[in-house]
Amino acid sequence: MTKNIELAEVFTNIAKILKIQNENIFKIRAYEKIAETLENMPMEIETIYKTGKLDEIPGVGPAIAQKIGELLETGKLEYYEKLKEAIPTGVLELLNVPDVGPRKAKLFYEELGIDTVEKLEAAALQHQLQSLPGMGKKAEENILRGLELYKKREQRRPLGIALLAAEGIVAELKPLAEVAQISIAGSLRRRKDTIGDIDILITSLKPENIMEKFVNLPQAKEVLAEGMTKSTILTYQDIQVDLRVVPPDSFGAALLYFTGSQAHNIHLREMAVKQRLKINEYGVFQSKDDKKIAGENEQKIYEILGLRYIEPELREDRGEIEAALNNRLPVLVEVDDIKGDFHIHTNYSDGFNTIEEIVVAASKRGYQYIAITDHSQSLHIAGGLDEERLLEQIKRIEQINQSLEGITILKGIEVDIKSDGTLDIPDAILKRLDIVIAAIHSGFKQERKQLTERLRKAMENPYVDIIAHPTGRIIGYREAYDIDVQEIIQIAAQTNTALEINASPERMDLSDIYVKSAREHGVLLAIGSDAHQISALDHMAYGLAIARRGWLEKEHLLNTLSFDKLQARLKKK
Ligand code: DGT
Ligand code: CA
Ligand code: CA
Repeated sequence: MTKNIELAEVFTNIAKILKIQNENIFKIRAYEKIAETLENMPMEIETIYKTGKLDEIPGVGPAIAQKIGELLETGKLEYYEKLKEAIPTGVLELLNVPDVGPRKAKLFYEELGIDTVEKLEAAALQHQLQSLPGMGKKAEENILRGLELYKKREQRRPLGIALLAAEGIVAELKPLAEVAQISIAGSLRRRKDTIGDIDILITSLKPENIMEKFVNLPQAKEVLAEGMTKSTILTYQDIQVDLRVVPPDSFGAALLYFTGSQAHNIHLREMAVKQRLKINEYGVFQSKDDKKIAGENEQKIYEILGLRYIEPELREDRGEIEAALNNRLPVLVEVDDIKGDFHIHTNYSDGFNTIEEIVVAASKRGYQYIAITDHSQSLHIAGGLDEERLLEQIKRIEQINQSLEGITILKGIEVDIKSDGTLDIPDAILKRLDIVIAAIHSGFKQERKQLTERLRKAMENPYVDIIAHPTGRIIGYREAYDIDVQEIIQIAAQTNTALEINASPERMDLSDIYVKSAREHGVLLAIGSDAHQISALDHMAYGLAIARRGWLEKEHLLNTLSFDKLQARLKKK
């Protein structure tokens, strides 16, 4: 795993340097794609290299294969070392600050020698940036605001990143003979959209060897604490990981305790006290004589408290305990209920794969349908489709559909909502599509009222089925647009428009609380992976996490409809 991540970092950095040097966009994209592939790949790149099958990885042509080989053989890459002489790595970190693009990074470095984020902040605070060409007072203020977001991001990671890291660690520890049970706990088990730190729980009668292995994991950059039953490491991705080891007869109690949330736990403890019980990470005890009456099994603990089992995603003290008491818990939607994906890009716009490749991959996932939703023309940088190319794609999909069995491709588009709320593809063409998702991609800084009206206008269009990534947030990079989400939910209900749960790890948009509210207002939700390559179809799992955290049952999601029912439903608007 670690080699994959190391290589991914090199390719990401190459892409960034090329961006700063204003190089060819296709060349840049090739490096970004291989980096993303490496990060998401379940297999070791070294193993693939040794078996001579590099060329079977999507996006690996001869040039990239040669570079992977050189990195694996020598631990270095001549090409990368040369690039770094022109643009030091510290300058690349500047690109992670919201509002600093390649042009500004280059400007700051060349004019003021800024090659760290600290130096950038100092320069901004001393108002040295505003007098640079193309800058100004407002631009400098934006950078200071970006720096605040940057610092916040360092603290919380998207679910998708943390989950992959945690699964890698679990895979290393699980085979140890001393490990009886192992589970992810904390916010990660609750599948929260962002994760502060990773919590892992192990049961064992011999914790010593486990701790020894844990602090020496290849993922561990630093050991922050080391003890018999509790240790903490920092990974190379700067994610903190807490490991606790408890005896097997406390597994359920410890899992409950360390899964949280803290608010959920406190509420449970209050209930326990009323029943003259004590509950902690070792078990449930009778107050009168400290006799242990449960501990091994999480479900049993809920039972003793008079509750139905509460799924981890619901444990936020948002009414789930009352619902469990009254037997009114939702029957949460499950992975097997998902019949298709509503948001996928292909190489017609900025996606990596062909329609054919995607449909094969989707079919393997057992889907009955997928919507191909490339960008529309306003999004030049993403190679958005104009009418002519969209018509060409429609034709192509119709052809492919004829040869498919068990799965259907829906002809769709991710149509851009322009600043005035109109769409950049005329109705006459939208009409010919099976599904239309509409989204804002520019002019985020409009006033609240204007942005909300813009979305209203789009939802009132009879052909718009889904509003994609409704709030526009990008975790750690961009705050949500200033819209009134509650009003958007109401308009969605009135216009019979579905709202997307965008499952891309950095978006996770809508978020759980809004999803729950949408459900309460009778608005349907639609998960879209927003995949730009096949491996990202798996991001559906993160969308499902949000759906479950938003209390959704099967009937609240468009994705659970069979193909026939979906078709009928799409015709209804
Ligand atoms: P995070 O890491 O910020 O995303 O959120 P959590 O929920 O994973 O929080 P974390 O890692 O601090 O602690 C993991 C769980 O352990 C937490 O959900 C509940 C439990 N826990 C930790 N500290 C306390 C505490 O002081 N009181 C109670 N009742 N539970 C705690
Ligand atoms: Ca945690
Ligand atoms: Ca923790």
